[in-house]
Amino acid sequence: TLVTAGKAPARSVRPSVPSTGDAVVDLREAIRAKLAYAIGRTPETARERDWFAATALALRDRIVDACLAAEKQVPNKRVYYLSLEFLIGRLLSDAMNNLGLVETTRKALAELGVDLGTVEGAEPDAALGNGGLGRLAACFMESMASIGIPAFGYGIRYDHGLFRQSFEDGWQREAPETWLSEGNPWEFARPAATYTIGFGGSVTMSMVSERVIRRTWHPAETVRAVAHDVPVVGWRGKTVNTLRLWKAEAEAPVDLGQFNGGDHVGAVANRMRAEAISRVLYPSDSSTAGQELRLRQEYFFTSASLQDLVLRHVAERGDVRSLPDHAAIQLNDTHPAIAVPELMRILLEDHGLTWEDAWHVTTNTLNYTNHTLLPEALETWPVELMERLLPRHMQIIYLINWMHLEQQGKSGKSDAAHLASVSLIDESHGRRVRMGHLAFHGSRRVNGVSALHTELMRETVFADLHALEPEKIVNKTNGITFRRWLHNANPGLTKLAVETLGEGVLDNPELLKGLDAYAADPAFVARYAAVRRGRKEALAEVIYDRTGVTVDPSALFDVQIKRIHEYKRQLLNVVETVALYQAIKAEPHKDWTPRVKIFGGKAAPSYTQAKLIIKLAADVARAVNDDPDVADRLKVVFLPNYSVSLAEAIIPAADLSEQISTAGMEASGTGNMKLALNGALTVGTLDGANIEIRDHVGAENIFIFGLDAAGVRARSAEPHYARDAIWNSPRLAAALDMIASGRFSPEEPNRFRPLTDDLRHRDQYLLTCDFDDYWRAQREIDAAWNDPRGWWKRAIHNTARMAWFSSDRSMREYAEEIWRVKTA
Ligand code: HBZ
Repeated sequence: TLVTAGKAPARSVRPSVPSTGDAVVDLREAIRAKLAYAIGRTPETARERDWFAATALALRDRIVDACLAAEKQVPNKRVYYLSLEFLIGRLLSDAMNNLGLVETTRKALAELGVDLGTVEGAEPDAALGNGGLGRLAACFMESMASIGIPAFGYGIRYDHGLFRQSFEDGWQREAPETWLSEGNPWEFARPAATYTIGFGGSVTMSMVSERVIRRTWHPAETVRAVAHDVPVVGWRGKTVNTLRLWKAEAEAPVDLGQFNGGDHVGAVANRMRAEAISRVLYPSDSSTAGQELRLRQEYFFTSASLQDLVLRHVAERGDVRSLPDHAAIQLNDTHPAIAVPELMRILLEDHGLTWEDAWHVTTNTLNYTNHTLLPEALETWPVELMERLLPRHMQIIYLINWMHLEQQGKSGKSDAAHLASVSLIDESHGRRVRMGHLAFHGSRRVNGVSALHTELMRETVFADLHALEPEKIVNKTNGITFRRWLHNANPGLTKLAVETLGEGVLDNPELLKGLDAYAADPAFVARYAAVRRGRKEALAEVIYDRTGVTVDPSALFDVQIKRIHEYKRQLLNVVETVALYQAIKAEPHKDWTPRVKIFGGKAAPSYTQAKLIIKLAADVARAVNDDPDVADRLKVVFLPNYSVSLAEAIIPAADLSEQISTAGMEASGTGNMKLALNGALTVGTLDGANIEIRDHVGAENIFIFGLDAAGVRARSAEPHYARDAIWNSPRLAAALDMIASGRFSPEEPNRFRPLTDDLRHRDQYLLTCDFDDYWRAQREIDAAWNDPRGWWKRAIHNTARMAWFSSDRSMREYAEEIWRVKTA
């Protein structure tokens, strides 16, 4: 069977298990051989990490066979997904499951005396992303391979992924992440696929004929981009695609002249500068670093990827002009937006196309996905920096913009305000290139990631550009891969679904709908509840191991896991926790619904306010968890170092999913989908994909509260809305007073004043306006939890009705409406 019965405990099994079939024997011997000849260890001396590497290498061989077969075929059209981030996590269970080799591997390892769960746990997460945007790219790669879309992902092979988070007295500390320290058994280094990337220098002009001037870029500095390929195997091993990650290398490892002259450090300085490009992932998910190194990263991977795919196209088809027929390029946010002038430059300079032809090819090949409308996250680059680092690209951008604005004039729309709003250059605070406008203008299709977000794109940031090309913006609501987020993360629930609905549910998630009929079936409900209970017990152990806090698995597990950001409003959850704490203290003998509030998430290292919110959660946790009046009715835990693999442990154990962003600010959310699919009920605002989740699961199976996007817009315009909201809510006022008084930080009474002062005087995210309705929803949830039959019915309806949120559906929509590529 393709379904695992649940992860075995982390202990060693005696090597006396008899072999049960040739596949097991073959894999066992392959693993043993890898251990000896690739790792150089015996079963006696191998560490867990060595067993992992040997197992991964043995499985990789199986993938390679399919890979080599795929390489021989030239598909009619390929998708190229350009993303500065791929938040992959672990790959072993993904590979085993998609190859149908979970049980074979488990037995093969058991015969070697090794437990599969232990081996899986030894794989480091590939954390080459910050959050939703990077994880979406990883889900999309898996789905494209699973539904047979020929695709390459292109990104950067960071030496150090997202930082490791720990807590020191409740404060976030960051340490470098080191996933490559023992190598990466999944990747193939491809030195043959190396490209030269230029920076700086000058542009010369030469007359080709009386009417044609050729401009040529002479970079001052060059860096090499070396391909490293990770195979992406689809469901049932049908298609294998490639994730190609670029590593930066210097043209020369050492300057021998300098070295011989005695300057041993200076001799490698150039190498350090080149390699810095792929050294570390920028750790912010919501604001731009604005640093030169970041722009170098963006151009580095975009240029390497475009050179690679144009070379492939010309080798296969002969003529670069047919690129739009055989390639669709997706820009994941504006990070690769420099693709617009870079593709133009390649077509003009390397292939001699006319401007018109080059523009036609570019604007029929590129597409752009927007992931945020928050002003601080919209990328702009100073013209001065672009001119210095990418002088040829800046010229091309000027020319694109000149033609774009000329066109406005011809259409009679030449008033200054209109031109300023659609221009690719923002002249209002220094001159800056608007990367969103550049990507929009250079693309065939532009998409948002949920229905609401796409509508807001049309109405706000891109309103004027949208009016010029009303067909360009389309919606593509996000999705998640069910192989990872249901089948692998929750084998118990998957097994129950298969036993109830048949194996077909693994191939067609729409069949999950069949579970609706069992939502009130006592036998089914008991099994569904037992699966959850098992995962809650396992999570309780993780919580104890990592925080020292004991939690009761029969309490309601209330989960908020995501990057820490003011707009996501973890602070609303913490303030409600304080209010609940006060209520319990006031009436200690009331029958409060036992709850465990579980937080996970990283704050960008420079985001002071977000780090203070973490510290507040930690200080509130300490007070609440230690208070004998509260006992087991309320516990608060902040799990350190939230990651993809930790998410896989938390999500199947969650009863309640907190999706409480200020309406209009969360583009989509994808954690909301993972949690609802696994049967957690959502408490949420009418924001992002929450709205579509409500439409699918039914309004009676979700807890909605607060202002909607229009309400937020209206209330923001009112003066003193925060002061008025606090004045009208004694409960909120008391909670804020308690925090401001230093009750949770007696050693530093004013510690949290930056948070409470902000709420009282500014409250940009309208926490105060939504507080009372949030409290109401939470008490409704308490009551619902006390009716287990009603609760499980709602949970089962959630699992049954989330099929539409599969990233297979998202990818089919992109394939049909954006890429015009066939699925297998
Ligand atoms: O993209 C997220 C959105 O916040 C979320 O609502 C959506 O579901 C998800 C997928 O569409 N955006 C991000 O995760 N953004 C980043 O990680 C980011 C990274 C670097 C930046 C800016 C944003 O410079």
